[in-house]
Amino acid sequence: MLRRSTNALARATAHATYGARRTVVTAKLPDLEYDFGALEPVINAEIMELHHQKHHNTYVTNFNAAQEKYAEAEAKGDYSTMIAMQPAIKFNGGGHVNHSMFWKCLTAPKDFAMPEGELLKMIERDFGSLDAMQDKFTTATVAVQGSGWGWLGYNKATGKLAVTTTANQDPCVTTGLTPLLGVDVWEHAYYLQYKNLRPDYVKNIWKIINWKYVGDNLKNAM
Ligand code: MN3
Repeated sequence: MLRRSTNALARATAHATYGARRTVVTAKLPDLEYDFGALEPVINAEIMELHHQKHHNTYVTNFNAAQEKYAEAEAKGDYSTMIAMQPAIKFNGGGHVNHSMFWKCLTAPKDFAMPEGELLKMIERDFGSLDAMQDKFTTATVAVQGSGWGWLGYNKATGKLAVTTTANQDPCVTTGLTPLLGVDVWEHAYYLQYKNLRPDYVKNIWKIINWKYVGDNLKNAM
């Protein structure tokens, strides 16, 4: 009798803890650090407004809904539902994480500055030159089949930079790399302006990369 009530208390305590933890991690749509039109002529205001206010916001809403369902299932010990929720958490959570980073990777053309310091040194060491890295990134990213992302990442095991891509909303960390720079090549990111010409979009995006942010990501990753 005593043992049973102790177990019940332990379960109740665990549920309360899970509930509190889930509340804390509710995702929010971050504000952009620039106006919707700030990236013109590379990315127009209409794309930016739809992309941030509609697309990213939907990932946030669906991520929170999926997390809530997951927490309810977890509290009940409903493992089947917990497992069934994981694709929705990966897709919408990935969408939130990736877009939150993407906005920061971009800057107005008037504020553009070339990469420098440790970041530039490592790009030159690992790719030969900045141009060579950009060519490799552009080629790999343009070639993503369907929807996905291009990445410059840092490999903690080797201490080297690498270019990779992911499908859908899979975050860069699923490749084993820490993301430094991410470029969205879903059609919603460029179609209203570039139509089918994804190569032109990716080539132009180099004019608005926030290399200071990319360099800070490298410092944090090392
Ligand atoms: Mn997108």
